Amino acid sequence: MTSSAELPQAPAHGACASCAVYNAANLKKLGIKPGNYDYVVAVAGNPNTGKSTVFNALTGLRQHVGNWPGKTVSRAEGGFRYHDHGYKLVDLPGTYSLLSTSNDEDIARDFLLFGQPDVTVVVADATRLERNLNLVLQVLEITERVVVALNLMDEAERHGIDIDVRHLARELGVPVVPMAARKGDGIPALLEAIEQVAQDGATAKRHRVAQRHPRIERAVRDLARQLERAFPGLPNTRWIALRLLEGDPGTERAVRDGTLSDLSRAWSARKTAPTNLAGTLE
Ligand SMILES: Nc1nc2c(ncn2[C@@H]2O[C@H](COP(=O)(O)OP(=O)(O)OP(=O)(O)O)[C@@H](O)[C@H]2O)c(=O)[nH]1
Ligand SMILES: [Mg+2]
Repeated sequence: MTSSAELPQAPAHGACASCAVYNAANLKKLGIKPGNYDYVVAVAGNPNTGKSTVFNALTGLRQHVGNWPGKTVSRAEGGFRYHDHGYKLVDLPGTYSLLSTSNDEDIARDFLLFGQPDVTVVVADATRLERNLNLVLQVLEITERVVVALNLMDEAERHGIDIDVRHLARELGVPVVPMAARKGDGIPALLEAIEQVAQDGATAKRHRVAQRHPRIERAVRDLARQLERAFPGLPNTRWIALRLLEGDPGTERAVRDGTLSDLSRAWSARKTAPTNLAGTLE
C-alpha cells in the first residue's frame, strides 16, 4: 500500500507531498475549540467506514467509535490547523445514499447542498468499494470539491483485494487516498489532499455519471434558472432541478411552500456559527 494520495494532478506542495513526517508535523489538532476557520470540511460516507476514526485522528477528539445505530446523528464538530490554515471538520451521519428518506440522509444531504463545505471527504470502505462508490458518485453530483478516503485498506489487503487507486482517482477526477485510519496510515496524505482541494477548489474534472439526453439537459437548465429566480442565492439549483424532474415529493414540497430558502439560509449560517438546525429537506 502506498502512503501518498493518488492525485489526478500535481499536488500543491511538490517537494514534500510524499513526505509523511513533514506533513504530520504541520498538523495541529484543535479539538472542539471554537474560532474562525478558513475552511469547512465535511466527513461523509457509508455507515461504519471509519468516518469518526478519521475525524478523531485529525481533530484529536475522542468520539466513541462503537457500533450502535444513530450515534453520529448528533453532529460532531472539531478543528485542526494545517500549515497556515484553520479547518473546521464536521462528521456527518453515515449514509448509503443521499436520495432516500431517513433523518441521517436528510442531514448529510442538506449539509452538502446548503452548507456548501469547502471540501467533502468521503470515507469509503475498500473492502466494499462498489457499494461505497454509489455514495461517492452522488456526492460528486453535488460538489466536485471531494477527496475520497479509501479506508480499511488493511482489511482489503487481508482479503487479497487489490485496488488500482491511481486509475480510480483518474476516473473520478478527484484525489483518492488509500488509508488504514485506525493505525494512522494515510493521514498525512489525506491532509495534503484536503489542503489541495481547499485551496485550489474545483480544478479537477469530475466524473459525470452519464451523458444526459439533450432534452433532459435543457429541462434541467430551464428549471434551474427558474429556481434561481424564485430563490435568489440558492446554491446547487441544478441538483434540485433534477430531483423535481424525478418527482421527489420532499423537494416539491420545499419549493411549493418556500421552505427551500429558509433551509438554504439555515444551513449556510452553520458554516460560521453553529445553531440549532432549522429543519431538513424531507
Ligand atoms: N481494520 C480497520 N478498522 C478500522 C479502520 N478505521 C476504522 N476502523 C474500525 O471500524 C469501526 C467503525 O469505525 P468508525 O470510525 O466508528 O466508523 P463510522 O464511519 O464513524 O461509523 P458510523 O458513525 O456508525 O457510521 C471501528 O471499530 C473502528 O475501529 C481501519 O482503517 N482499519
Ligand atoms: Mg461515526
